[in-house]
Amino acid sequence: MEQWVWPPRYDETHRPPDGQTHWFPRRETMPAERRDELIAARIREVMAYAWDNAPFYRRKWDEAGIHPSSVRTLADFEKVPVVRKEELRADQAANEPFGSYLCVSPDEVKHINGTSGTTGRPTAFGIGERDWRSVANAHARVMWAMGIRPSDTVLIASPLSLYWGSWGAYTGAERLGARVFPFGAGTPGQTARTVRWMRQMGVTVFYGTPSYALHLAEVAADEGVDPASLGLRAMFFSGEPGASIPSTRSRIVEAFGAEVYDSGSMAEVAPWMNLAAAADEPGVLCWQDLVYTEVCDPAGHRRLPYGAEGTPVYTTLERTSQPMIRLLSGDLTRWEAPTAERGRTYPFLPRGIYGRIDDMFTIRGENIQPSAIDDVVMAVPGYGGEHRVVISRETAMDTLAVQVEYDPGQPESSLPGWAERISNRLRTVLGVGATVVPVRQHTFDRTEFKARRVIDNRELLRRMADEPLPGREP
Ligand code: 8LH
Repeated sequence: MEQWVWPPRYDETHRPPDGQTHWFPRRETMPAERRDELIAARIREVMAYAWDNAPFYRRKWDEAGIHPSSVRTLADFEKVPVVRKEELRADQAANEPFGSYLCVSPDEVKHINGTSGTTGRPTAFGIGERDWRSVANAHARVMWAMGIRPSDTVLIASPLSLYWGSWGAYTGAERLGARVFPFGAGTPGQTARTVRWMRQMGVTVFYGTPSYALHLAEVAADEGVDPASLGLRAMFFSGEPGASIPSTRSRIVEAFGAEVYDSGSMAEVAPWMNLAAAADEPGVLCWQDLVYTEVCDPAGHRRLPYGAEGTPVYTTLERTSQPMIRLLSGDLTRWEAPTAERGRTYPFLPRGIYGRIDDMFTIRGENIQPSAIDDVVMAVPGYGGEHRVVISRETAMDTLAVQVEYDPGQPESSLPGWAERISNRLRTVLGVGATVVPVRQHTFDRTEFKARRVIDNRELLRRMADEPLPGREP
């Protein structure tokens, strides 16, 4: 029943008794060192499989002088070159439609998902039936740890389109035996309907992005419904920072009165719930026997010691259709050593994933993560629900301005003092000052999906400088 074999095979009838906290007690609680030995052995199998079936990996490792048989330990594995998302994109363009890292025959692909393609050519995920089942079983197991049970009704409140997030939550909830309500998100007027349907269907668990949950709370209030009266027991999130960011998290808890669980890594590595909380607390565990996570130095891609900050690099241990072997995320996190305290012997990311390296910007020598700004402004009493971060360049110096919506309950005369308090708080936390501009509530659009709050005017200025003026030779 609790087998861990390659290729993966699951007993589809397994489900622990309701009172049991672990789906697979042995896999989840074994000494981390013992698990690492098993992972090293599994990696050898996964690499041998990819070598035999994926020209993409064979070529890449050949060039690096690596053969799967030379990777005996996790220390050897650190030397395997990372895979970048651009490489996957280029390989798919050259080997339509699924790339030369598809390890099953195209006929065996039973589900297609993909990236949204907002940055360049979209990438297709070709998922074989075996992988679909592994993801379902893995997600059911992780959702079980969040306390979700067959008696729950799980609302999938994110787009039911190419996005793996929605389908991953869907298939996990279904495997767990819960009632799944795939309402989706993103069509006009849908949020108000979501509120009504949630009440009618007695939804007990919510899945979506943190930004969308906050938007839903606003819309519910506009409809005269207290979000706390919707009866949600648990909410699990993925897709963007928020559920492990203290002030975003408290706003969600205050609005809905539910338990909050963070989860999620990348669509490419699905089961993307490989990073997930198993208790109502900020932070996520790295469920290493599903996807092996290494927090690495962003330049050399070597594993960093526990306690360090770096970028996650992922290796799927159960994927047979498009295995990902050392996929570079470009995200940022800090990790801690496994302890038995959290009931599972997995490494822990106490602040979850708090941003992307690419989204970090530097103002007067200080590196700033947009999520650090979110954390400050969302904690301020009188915050009106949205904000934007504007980076500009005046002379040779970059400047930071934050436009913050204020709650209409605030008298206008108090706004200058309010803005100054936020500005001081930002200076304390970020190390640099910011101009805070109060703006009316609902100045900014809300999102049903992942929020983008940074407006980089320097980019605009750079692009304008590069563009030829009419009548002028480029
Ligand atoms: C996160 C988180 C998180 C993802 N905290 N940042 O939803 C999970 C998967 C399916 C997903 O969002 O995949 P996608 O669309 O490929 O985006 C991956 C990126 O999203 C990832 O690199 C992170 O930057 C971000 N992300 N879950 C913070 N819990």
